[in-house]
Amino acid sequence: MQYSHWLHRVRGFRPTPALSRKGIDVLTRERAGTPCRATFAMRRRSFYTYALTGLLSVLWAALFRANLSIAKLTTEAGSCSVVISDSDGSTAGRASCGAADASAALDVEYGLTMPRPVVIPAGDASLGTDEPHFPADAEGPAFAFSMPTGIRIDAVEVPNFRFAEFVRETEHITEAERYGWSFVHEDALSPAVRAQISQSVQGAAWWVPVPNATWRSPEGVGSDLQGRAAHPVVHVSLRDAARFCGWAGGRLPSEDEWEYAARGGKRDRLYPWGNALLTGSPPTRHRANLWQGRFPHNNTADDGVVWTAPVTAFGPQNAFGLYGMVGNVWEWTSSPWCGKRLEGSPVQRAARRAGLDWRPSERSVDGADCNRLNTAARKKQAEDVGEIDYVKKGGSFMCHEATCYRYRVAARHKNSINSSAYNLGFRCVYDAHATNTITVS
Ligand SMILES: [Ca+2]
Repeated sequence: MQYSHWLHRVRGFRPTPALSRKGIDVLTRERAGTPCRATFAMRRRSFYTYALTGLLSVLWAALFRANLSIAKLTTEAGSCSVVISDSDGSTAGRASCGAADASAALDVEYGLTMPRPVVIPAGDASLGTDEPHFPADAEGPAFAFSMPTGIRIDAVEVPNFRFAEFVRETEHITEAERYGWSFVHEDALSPAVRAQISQSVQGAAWWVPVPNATWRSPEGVGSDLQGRAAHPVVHVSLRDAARFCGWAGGRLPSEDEWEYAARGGKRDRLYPWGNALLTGSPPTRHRANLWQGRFPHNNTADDGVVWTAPVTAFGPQNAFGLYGMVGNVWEWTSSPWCGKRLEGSPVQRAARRAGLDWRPSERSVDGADCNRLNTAARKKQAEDVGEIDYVKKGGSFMCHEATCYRYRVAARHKNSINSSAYNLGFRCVYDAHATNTITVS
């Protein structure tokens, strides 16, 4: 009996590929021999093996995972049951088949210490800014925003091992894989790959289209995810990102939701943690993976990282416990780019007050760039040919103050819906009321 079949019989639990197959290649390579033992043991049929595996999982989690606690372990005829909840115990004892369950299962299986999605409370905030650095980006004006209900948001950018999980289960093919190329900073390429490329982006010559640059091979032929299981997935389009979030039981955040989360309850601050880029006394602590030196060809990496960093690097950036909101990779949002901020409009505020789940649509679009999308059919037509841009937030490891001072919470930029790049990833949001527990029975 396969472990996955066994799981199927218990409360309709949706098995993850990690449970039904031999795990993820990148993880297996990176972590062979240590946390994967539990995975392999669980495939055996013996009741005692199940029970032992459960106990090992408990011990392992207790020893190495500060942010999870085991709320319950039971063994019954032929099975063991492990219930895991947040360390505060608030969700202990609940079980469902939701997205958080899948990610938690991965954590247990592979031992990557990933912070759990966190609840962002309802509240008020001032979004945007009255002191825009890039007025053409419509960073301003500032506007009052209310979050009527709490939501959960990924504490970290979606890492490669999670995306690998999604691909294994869905056989999703990313748009970069379909097109056969994606954009990479030329300095990240091997000499062999770079020698084959003659094109670049006008006005941004460091961006070069690289054949076979995909999430699996971020620098094209000869590159892989070795050592990067916990780095953010890149070379994903908005559609790829939205598909992932749907699979995970959530959706992409709107721009307002993202910025509300990034601000972490602070008002009128440049960054999630405050107004000073470096903190500490003396101020030497880097809080985000950015670019130091001279862009685009001299990265001194004073922050210790040249390209992507693990999604938990640099620690939480704000009081909500969110990592990497600014820096590392840009993050897609579900908000169309319309030349001005759609959200914060009277329509949205009224909807929020009414407790509606409001997101931008052609009915409320008032920006010049979006007026042409005033019917659903036109919007779909534009999306199909990649003619609609969506907002991305947070800046990336390629952002330098002199050229891309967009790692501020109010800053924003855009990409076309079908584009992908070496410095663009995402995170998801979920219904705050969804369970945060996992049951492996
Ligand atoms: Ca850096």
